[in-house]
Amino acid sequence: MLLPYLTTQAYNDAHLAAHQREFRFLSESLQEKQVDVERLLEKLAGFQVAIPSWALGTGGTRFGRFPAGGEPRNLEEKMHDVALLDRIARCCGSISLHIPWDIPSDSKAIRSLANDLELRFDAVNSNTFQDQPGQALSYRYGSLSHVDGAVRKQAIEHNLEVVRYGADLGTDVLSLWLSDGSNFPGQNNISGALERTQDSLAAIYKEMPGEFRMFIEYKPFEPNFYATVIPDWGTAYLLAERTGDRASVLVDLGHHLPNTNIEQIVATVLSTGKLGGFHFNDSKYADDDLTTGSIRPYQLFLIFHELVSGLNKKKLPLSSLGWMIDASHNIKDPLEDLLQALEAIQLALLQALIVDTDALNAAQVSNDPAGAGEILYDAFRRDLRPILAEYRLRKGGALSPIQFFREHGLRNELIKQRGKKALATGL
Ligand SMILES: [Mn+2]
Repeated sequence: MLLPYLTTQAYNDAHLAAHQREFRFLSESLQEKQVDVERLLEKLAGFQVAIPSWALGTGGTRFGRFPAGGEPRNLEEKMHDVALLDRIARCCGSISLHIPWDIPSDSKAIRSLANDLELRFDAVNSNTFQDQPGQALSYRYGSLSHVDGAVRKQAIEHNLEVVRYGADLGTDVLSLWLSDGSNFPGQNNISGALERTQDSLAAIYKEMPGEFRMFIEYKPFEPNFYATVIPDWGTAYLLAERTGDRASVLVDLGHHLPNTNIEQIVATVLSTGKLGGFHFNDSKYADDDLTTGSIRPYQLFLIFHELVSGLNKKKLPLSSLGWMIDASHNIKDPLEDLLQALEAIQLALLQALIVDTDALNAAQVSNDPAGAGEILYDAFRRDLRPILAEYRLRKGGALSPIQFFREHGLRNELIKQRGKKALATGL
């Protein structure tokens, strides 16, 4: 375990003077714009992003897999890595489990470890897109939408098992993504598959404990390439609406066709009260699962702008939505990747929080597109990283997470403990 010995104090002390100069300069220029920096720091404290258990190791494609070395070999080591990230970044104190990749077989011991690591459990994710060893019936032709009631029943049971694991660990969200669909025209009765899915969701919902919520995630294609049963936000919304009050839509940034206006989707679903949660990643082509903010940072800012204004309108806190990273790729150090993603997400939030909303409203009602653009650019083009550094400093994290991770040789430490060939379970 690296954690008990890990301290950021000496590192921060060495970089403190430079940080203070930058923070003072930024604070003064923001104050001139009537931005309350202390309020921004409070907002950051109320914004936590969950880390999925499958993002802690390198992912593979069908062409190969190149482990980073020192990857977590079991759930306990995954929890340790999330706690390590949170110790550095102070914004990710929860882990989201994927069942059956990470079954908490001894939930008491896992709860106790979480307590020691100051970690919480976020949404639990079911998996009916793969067959597991020993599974009676196959999901080859679907799960909750399958034409055979016995397969649907097995998939419903699996989801309820996931809910039970989650309840044992103190979470109250079931996150559900279905790969169900068809590869060829005529293979499925399209409306029949949707109706069967609706019935299966209702069966799960009926059996969930009263406080449990259900997030329904959509995705346009892959692994099915003709018709996915839940391809878009409209279908997810329809299913959530028909399933019940505690069912809502989950937006995964990579689950859209190229150039889809995601901020418009977010604004629309949020206004209906049916936006449940978020999966952060970035993409150039499709579901690329690249580091959040690495391809389209302006889009990420615009999405946060809609989120912040939509939540403000409803007087809801940021914590009323579920925030999670959902990424996995081949070549970056997975922990460095997550640190980069967290920084990009927090930066987009900060940029959205400094938008001059009164001026923007005025530009909108006077039909002034250039003026409105200036207001957004002014927020987006400002380097707000010193505020993030200040937040981490006050919370005992590292002024610069990646630099700290590297200077302390944390990957090498993990390799020493777990071996060069350690392979994360899951993807
Ligand atoms: Mn996702």
